[in-house]
Amino acid sequence: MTIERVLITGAAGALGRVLRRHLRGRYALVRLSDIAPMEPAAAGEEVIPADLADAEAMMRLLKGIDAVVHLGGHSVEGTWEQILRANIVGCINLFEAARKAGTERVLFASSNHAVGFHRRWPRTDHTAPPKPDSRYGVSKAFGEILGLYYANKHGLRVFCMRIGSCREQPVDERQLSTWQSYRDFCHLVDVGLSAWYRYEIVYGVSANTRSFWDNSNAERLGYRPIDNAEIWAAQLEGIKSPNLIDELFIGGPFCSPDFSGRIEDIV
Ligand code: NAI
Ligand code: 15L
Repeated sequence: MTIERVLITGAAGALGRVLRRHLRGRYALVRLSDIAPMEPAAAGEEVIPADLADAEAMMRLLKGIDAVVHLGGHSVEGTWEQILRANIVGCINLFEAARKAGTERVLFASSNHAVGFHRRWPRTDHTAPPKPDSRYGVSKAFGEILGLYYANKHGLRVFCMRIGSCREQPVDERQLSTWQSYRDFCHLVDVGLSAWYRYEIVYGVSANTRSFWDNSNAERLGYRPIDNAEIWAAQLEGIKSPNLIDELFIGGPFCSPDFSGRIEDIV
């Protein structure tokens, strides 16, 4: 199928706004959706406010869509109620609507927090099983496994991007490993919209010298990141969390809040 009509959920958010600028004019239609206010539609765009937790609104939203970049949801740690509504129910509604609409691909914004309780070293790769560090991380692991079900059972193409820290520039020592530049993020989305696959897990990370991940699966599919957080190393070395647990594990500051176990018991 030629991808002509693309939907971005979470279009009002930080990555949604970056991706909107990048995709403008590259597809016959870019449909944008969020519950938060969005800029008015430009040529080739449609702006449709919708709540991910509203199953019927999702059915209407996915109509005629070839590929969706699913960025919408609660993007940090939250209460179970918040996570359940936006990320669990929201994800189910999104995938189910995509299936019913005959959408070919879902690019899912997963997170490093789905695997946040893996130790930083030695490096892990896309085969690392979920090891969530937070309720938020649990919801991202759920989204990945939900995507696997829709890929196997219903033939959707599903591209799970375990994004590290995607922002203008890294802000601490951990992000020298986890940072993804906006242009590398947009390039990874381009790969997800064009490569040939059924179900893949890749890391959303730049070509960082200290990356926690072997991202050869993304490279195999055509990902060629150009940025490297190392240019900020002198400024950021030593900016660390005071918690040992945050510094041992991939998820950093998502690991310690609410933690009441013993580090040596983490399996
Ligand atoms: P963001 O918080 O700026 O954007 C998320 C958007 O989702 C917001 O505009 C929000 O209004 C919308 N949203 C929340 N609940 C909704 C609902 N019930 N219905 C419809 N829309 C809803 O987050 P950001 O940074 O743009 O991230 C985008 C995606 O990438 C998120 O799913 C996040 O979990 C994921 N991600 C981002 C990383 C980063 O470093 N920016 C790292 C790892 C994952
Ligand atoms: C995420 O999943 C969050 O959405 C983002 O706000 C950052 O905190 C990022 O992970 C990170 O781990 O740095």
